[in-house]
Order: sequence, then structure tokens, then C-alpha cells
Amino acid sequence: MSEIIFHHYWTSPFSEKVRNIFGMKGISWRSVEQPTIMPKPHLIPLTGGYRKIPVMQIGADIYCDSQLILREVERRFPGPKGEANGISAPLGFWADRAWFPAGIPLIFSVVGDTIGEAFKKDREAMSGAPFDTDRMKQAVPLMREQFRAHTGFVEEQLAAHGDFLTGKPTVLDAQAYMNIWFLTSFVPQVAEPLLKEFTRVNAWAARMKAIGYGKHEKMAREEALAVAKGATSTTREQADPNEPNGLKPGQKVNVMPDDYGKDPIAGVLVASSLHEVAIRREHPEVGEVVVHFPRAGFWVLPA
Ligand SMILES: N[C@@H](CCC(=O)N[C@@H](CS)C(=O)NCC(=O)O)C(=O)O
Repeated sequence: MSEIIFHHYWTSPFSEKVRNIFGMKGISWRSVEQPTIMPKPHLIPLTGGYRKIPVMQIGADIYCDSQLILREVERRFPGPKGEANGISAPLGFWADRAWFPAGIPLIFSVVGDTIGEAFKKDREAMSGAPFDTDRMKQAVPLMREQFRAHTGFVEEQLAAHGDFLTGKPTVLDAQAYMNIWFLTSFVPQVAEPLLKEFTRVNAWAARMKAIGYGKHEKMAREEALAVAKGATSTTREQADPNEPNGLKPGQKVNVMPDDYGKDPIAGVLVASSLHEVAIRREHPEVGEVVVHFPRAGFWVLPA
């Protein structure tokens, strides 16, 4: 198997999830650091327009979104049956879409005035909403309450199961820990008083931190593009017999996230299944690549 090339930046919480899984499974990987804002001239040729982080590359196969990356890592490095893809996978939606948004105002109400205009403009363009630090400051009491309640779910689960959310470290721990990591790394002065009451969460967070990220070595962005260009995708054509909208291999489609950063990615369908859609596309810098997306949380539209 070609090596795992992970496109990320170290301050990215969605990447932290995946880095933790690399650590839990003892996986070696190559680290390609991408910019935190557009333009991303060494990522877009690979993804065809998907600009979010993280992205995992294995040869000429490109996996977008942490949800699908975790699924693919599990497929290639399987752990005990059922732990990664059962209820742990959809609980990622809880961690990403219910809990994570509560952390944003808690962090940016504090650091928002010190970050550059370019970052604010970039996030406004991506979300289609103003990056308004005054509104974030107003939202802090409500969001503090939300963040606390979600942390409380984790505390209760740890009380029932011990050191990790299901007893031993799994994807579920990584999904949830992302939020604690985000708050404690960016605004420890906010995190400390808010999380003080959660003694089990604090002890668990220390255990998660100790798991680390697995062995990783830096790779230049240009080298990652060259790897794609020199490789051939290993994805086989696959039609889903239960495909709900009649999509078939060979059909031209556009794929896009349903939440923010809704840039459509155009390609020709190669394979589709319950949890994945893969499209073929070409770019002079990378040759022919196959880009993979999850189904849940993404739209696939005939072109
Ligand atoms: N659903 C995506 C969300 C990824 C996401 O929002 N990542 C943030 C960084 S943590 C991002 O891409 N921000 C915009 C950027 O970096 O350009 C996933 O699970 O991977």
C-alpha cells in the first residue's frame, strides 16, 4: 500500500480527530501542512475544489472529510469489529454539528480581535455569514451552557465505562476529545474554569493526549502532488444496487458538503455505496485522481 499522506494543519480540530486515530492504531503517516485560508494551490488540484481540512491521500486516491477518512483508516487498519463504524460514526455528527459550534464563540470571543482580517474574510466567504466578534461575545453565556452540557454527556459516559467512552480508546473518544482539545489548546483560561467540575473528562483528556499521533514525517506539498501524478487509483468501479437516485458509474456529477464551504466538485462517478461516493477527475498537476466523499452530510447532484 502507498503511504498515508495527511493534508492538515496542526491547529485544526477536525484533523486532531484523525491524528488521534493514527496514534491509537500506531499508524505511520506523512504530514503535509496546508494553509489555514484560501488560496490552497497544492490542495485544490488534488480535491477538485474541496478546500476543507483534513484530506487524506493514498497514492491517487483522495479522501475528503474526517468522517470518511476515519472509515477508510478503519477499513485499511481494522480494529475489533463494530467499534469504529457502529454508533461511533454517527456520533461524529453530534461532536461536529451540535457540540463543536458551541466552542467557536467561546474561542473567537477571546482571540477574535487578534486574528487577521484575511482569516475573517476567508471564513465569511466560506460560511456566507459575517465573522462578527461582538455577536460572538454576546453568545458566550449561552454557548458556555451548551459546551458544559455536552461535556457532561462525556462525563456520564466515562462514569459508566471507565477510562474511555466504551472502556478502551476508539473513534468515539477521538470524535468527542476534539472539542475538549480545541477549547483547552486555544483558550485555556476559558477551558479551565468551565471544565473544572468534570474530573473524569479531565483525566480522560490527559489519557487522550498521551496517545499521541503515531509516527509522522513531514512531506513537502509539491511532493504530495508528484505522488498523485505518479500513482494510479486503486478504486474499482462499483454500482450501488440500492442507489436511491439511480446514480451509475460513468455519470457526471457534482458533489458538495451540505453545511459550509459548499464548493461543488465535478467529476465522473466511479463508485457509490451506502457511505461513500467516489469520482474521477483530472488536473495537469496531479493527472487522474479519484476523490472520495461520505454520503451523510454531502450532496451528490447529476451534472
Ligand atoms: N466536515 C468536515 C469539517 C472540516 C472543517 O471544517 N475543517 C476546518 C478546519 S478544522 C476547515 O476546513 N476550515 C477551513 C479551512 O481550513 O480552509 C470534516 O469532518 O472534515
